[in-house]
Amino acid sequence: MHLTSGQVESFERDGYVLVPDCFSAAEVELMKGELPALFSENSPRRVAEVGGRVVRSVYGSHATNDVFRRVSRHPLLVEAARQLLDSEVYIYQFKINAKAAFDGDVWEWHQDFIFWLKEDGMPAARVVNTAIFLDDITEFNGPMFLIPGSHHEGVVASRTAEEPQPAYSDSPDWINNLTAKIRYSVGHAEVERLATKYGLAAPKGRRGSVLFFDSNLVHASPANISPFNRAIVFITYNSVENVPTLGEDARPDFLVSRDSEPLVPFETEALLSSHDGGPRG
Ligand code: 6CS
Ligand code: FE
Repeated sequence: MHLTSGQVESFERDGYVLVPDCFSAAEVELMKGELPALFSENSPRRVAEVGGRVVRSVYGSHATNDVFRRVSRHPLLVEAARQLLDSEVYIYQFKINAKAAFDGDVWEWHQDFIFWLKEDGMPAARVVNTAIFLDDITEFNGPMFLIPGSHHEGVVASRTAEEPQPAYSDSPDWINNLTAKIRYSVGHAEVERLATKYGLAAPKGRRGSVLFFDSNLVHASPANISPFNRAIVFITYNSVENVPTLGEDARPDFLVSRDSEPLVPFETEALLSSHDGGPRG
């Protein structure tokens, strides 16, 4: 399944494209059925909101959970990523952001590529994000805020905060890239300049929709004070021609994958069937 030429044009112009109804209600329910176990796992893959009580994100579930292993190899996602990056791809990072009802905290204004450039040594922004909506996303439950077209400016001026939030003072350094106060955020003046120049967007959509977005798109999301969850699966596909050289002090493999072999997509129906579904071709 490929993106249409119109969808590719939107992605290139705006830095994102929302594709509705990519996953069926049954497939979304299958994915959501995996969340309680993943969110209750006591592991460094699981990052809590300040206070430690509410799950903020879990990372690397494509490597530990069979349903998300299959989702990450879904032909729509893999073939779209190949199309947008014009090369074979591999899974660079996988995360599920819970953005829990009432308690899901903010994601400050930022770009994603600068984290992979500065923390992992990624050569270029030849990498694409896919975001699978597991809940209906409305204006109330913490939708992503985007600055359409901001990706055309490459890496924009960002603030670098070195000190960890006190709540995470006993966590490893990499936690500073994953919490409500992140290491590289875009400052207010720059956000005002960009939003004045390009405008703002907050794509809303039914569960099962997929938002594809550029790694240099400036984005954020507000806290979720609504009574409705806003869980999103983010799968980041990197070009196999853009693999960072990871040193001894590289971040954990659940944040930056060590497996850069070209990804072979599974059969579409593999998501729902119990059998492995096996790679195609
Ligand atoms: O550091 C990282 O890899 C993650 N942190 C942010 C804020 N965006 C990119 C990525 O998910
Ligand atoms: Fe981000």
